[in-house]
Amino acid sequence: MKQVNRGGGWPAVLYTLRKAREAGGLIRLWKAMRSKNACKTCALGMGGQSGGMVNEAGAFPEVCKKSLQAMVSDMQGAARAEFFETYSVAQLQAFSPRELELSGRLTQPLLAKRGDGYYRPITWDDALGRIVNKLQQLTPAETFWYFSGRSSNEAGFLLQLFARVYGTNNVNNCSFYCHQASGVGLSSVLGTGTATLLLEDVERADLVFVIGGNPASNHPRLMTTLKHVRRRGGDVIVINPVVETGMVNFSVPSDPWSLLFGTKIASMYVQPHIGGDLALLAGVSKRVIELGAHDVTFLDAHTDGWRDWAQRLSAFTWDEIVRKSGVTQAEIEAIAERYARAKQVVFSWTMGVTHHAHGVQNVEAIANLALLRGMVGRPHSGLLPIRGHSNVQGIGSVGVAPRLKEAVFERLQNHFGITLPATPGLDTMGCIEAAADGRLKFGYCLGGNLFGSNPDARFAADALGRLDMLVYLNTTLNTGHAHGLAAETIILPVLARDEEPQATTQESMFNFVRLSDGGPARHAGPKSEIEVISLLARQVLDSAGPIDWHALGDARALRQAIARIVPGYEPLESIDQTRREFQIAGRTFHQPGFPTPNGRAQIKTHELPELAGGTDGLRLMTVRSEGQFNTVVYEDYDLYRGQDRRDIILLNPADVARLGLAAGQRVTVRSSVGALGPILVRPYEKIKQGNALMYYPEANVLVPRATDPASKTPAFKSIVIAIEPAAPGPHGVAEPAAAGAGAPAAAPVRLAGSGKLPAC
Ligand SMILES: Nc1nc2c(c(=O)[nH]1)N[C@H]1C(S)=C(S)[C@@H](COP(=O)(O)OP(=O)(O)OC[C@H]3O[C@@H](n4cnc5c(=O)[nH]c(N)nc54)[C@H](O)[C@@H]3O)O[C@H]1N2
Ligand SMILES: Nc1nc2c(c(=O)[nH]1)N[C@H]1C(S)=C(S)[C@@H](COP(=O)(O)OP(=O)(O)OC[C@H]3O[C@@H](n4cnc5c(=O)[nH]c(N)nc54)[C@H](O)[C@@H]3O)O[C@H]1N2
Ligand SMILES: [Mo]
Repeated sequence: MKQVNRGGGWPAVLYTLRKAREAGGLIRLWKAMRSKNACKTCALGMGGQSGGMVNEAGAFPEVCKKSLQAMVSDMQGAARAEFFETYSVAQLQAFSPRELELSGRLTQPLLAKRGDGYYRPITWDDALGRIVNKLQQLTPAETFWYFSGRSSNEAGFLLQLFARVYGTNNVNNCSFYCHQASGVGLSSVLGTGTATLLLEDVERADLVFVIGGNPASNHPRLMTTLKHVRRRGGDVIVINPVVETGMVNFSVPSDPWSLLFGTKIASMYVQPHIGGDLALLAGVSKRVIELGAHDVTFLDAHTDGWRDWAQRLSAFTWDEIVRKSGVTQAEIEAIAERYARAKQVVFSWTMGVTHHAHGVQNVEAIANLALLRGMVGRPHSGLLPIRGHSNVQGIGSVGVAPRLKEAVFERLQNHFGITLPATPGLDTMGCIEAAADGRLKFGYCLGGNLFGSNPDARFAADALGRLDMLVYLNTTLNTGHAHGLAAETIILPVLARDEEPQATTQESMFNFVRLSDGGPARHAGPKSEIEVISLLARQVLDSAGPIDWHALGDARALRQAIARIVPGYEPLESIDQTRREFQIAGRTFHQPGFPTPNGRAQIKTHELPELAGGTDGLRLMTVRSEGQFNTVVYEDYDLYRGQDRRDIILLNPADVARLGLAAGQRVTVRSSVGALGPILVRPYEKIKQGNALMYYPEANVLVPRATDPASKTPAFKSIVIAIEPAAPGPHGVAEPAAAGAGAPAAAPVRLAGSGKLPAC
């Protein structure tokens, strides 16, 4: 297939028109996209009261393909009543993520009991009754509560409150598989866990680092900002083992000039090995100090620990740094020189930084490098974790975490006059392991796809299979509903954000709180997440208790509580009258002085880890393609990487030769936990030698369960693999794993291999 040499552009525009047809016309889709609701996909913070497709700096129109896909999915018709009679659970297991998503909106509660083989519709009363009974039989410590990052602040706050009052801190969200390392790393250095700057600061920086991310595909609207930086003569340094097309050249669809001629994004593109960033960042820091370009006055006045760190850096040899990063000394020096010249520098990063066994150290090393030249605590500079889900940050702010911040814990107790459990709660991977051990019996998932996002997919399916009951609140079907089944599985259909009966709020990655109006429900049947949680709480907990759960079924009442409990959220108290969206106080740092106990940043010293698999090993990253949103794959082709199918492994041509493989050869890919095949070998010049790329979620059978000790995040990007020729299929012929969304409807796509999870 034809590979594009630029991101964005005409394919994005044509795509909009195609999607409009699916949504029942351009005007219908336009109206939906312009409604006053925060965008549903990434956390850049579009929409809200300024109207859809408007960013925090007021620019319009800002739209991306993924937001269209998400909207069209929400606008589809209801899943037909006979659908669940026609397709058994075993058949649903053979559906592709896209086929599941496009099976229609869920409008009735569904129940699948082990042994039945089918989902069957049940009433809301029946569904809630079963959940209530189960929760009354179990002890709270036998339950867990998982949240995705799409739900509102109000729903997130209410459910975590309910779980804790019920008696457990087993409350966690998808951030443990995403940006947890950013929160932990930033907090350990600065005492604050989110971006230190505003969107307009990024716009005015003269150097922006983009480390371990592909925003051209995953946060396309950030590309407008990077375009502005370049047009004003600034630099963008991209650090990524893969040369991602859209990070080299991108056509911003809302800009005619850029659309026609493209905009150069990276002024410098550096390719470390997977997991080589810590050594690379240490090398850059070492060189900046050698150049004398560090800001001693700032370091002495506003940081602790920098001299120890500088000493450690000077002891690293260039040999070690070059070997462990995969980047030459000359390139490292060139980065340091550009950084030394720049006056206003922003460091941004995503999953290539956090998805490692040393993800927290990676984040700390980025913060160290920024502090070295005083680039935190001044305007137009700072640290920017580019968030994933549209409200993953807000969910965390309002208390969806196993351990509450002290201030929130105290205020929750005082506000409601309650005593909260103090037993430690489990992180997400901890819950899966506890389920596997039989210590947990019940799971409740507010959105997301816990099965599909997990490492070691086979283990995850078995672990969830040991639960008595698993409850999913979702808008559409996903692979979790087919593979992540407990003895009793219940799916509760919920309203999408723009169908909520009351306004809700979300928090962007720039710490800006947006107000979404909601809107008319597209279907009868689904309930709002808030209503479902409030109904459940009323039935499970003593109605004579201190909390009026009925009253908390009102989003405005929840906002009143959040305003009093969550620091920085005070303006929520009057937002229903003022409709004023706001910046969260205490999160933006334009002056040095940080919320650590002594007000100074705490510079951390690290050792440099060996590359996974050693210098000669083969490391695998599992990443997103252009045509998917997390576990939901909309299209098989990956436009920017020029790939037409997903059952492939991208290898540098030198590795293909070194391993004695051939282009197009069918192989089995093995890791310490699983094997996947047949997989096609695709030589790909743009990936650095020694490193390989496969697609998430299909490759999750290969991801080991070990996590970063500090953030509990699995190393989704650094998996040691071996490749061997595929064993012949049952008929003596090696068959490729089915191709996915582009495959003919008669040949449904498998999650991996044969409709069941593949053998290890
Ligand atoms: N279209 C689309 N948009 C999305 C999503 C989606 O699925 N589809 N998901 C949303 C979510 S939840 C998230 S978290 C974000 C994710 O956004 P990203 O983090 O951009 O997504 P990934 O595909 O995980 O890829 C990360 C990038 O890291 C690079 N990388 C891998 N390993 C390393 C490494 O060791 N070092 C460095 N420096 N780079 C490395 C890869 O080459 C790749 O370019 O996107 C959000 N937006
Ligand atoms: N190998 C590998 N694994 C990974 C990653 C990787 O890069 N590699 N990335 C990780 C990352 S960054 C993340 S964030 C996780 C993703 O983990 P999750 O957030 O758990 O998964 P998603 O696929 O985003 O969830 C999609 C589902 O959300 C539901 N949904 C959509 N909108 C709504 C709504 O408004 N309300 C409700 N209740 N439900 C809704 C839909 O039913 C849809 O099927 O996966 C992680 N897993
Ligand atoms: Mo994410």
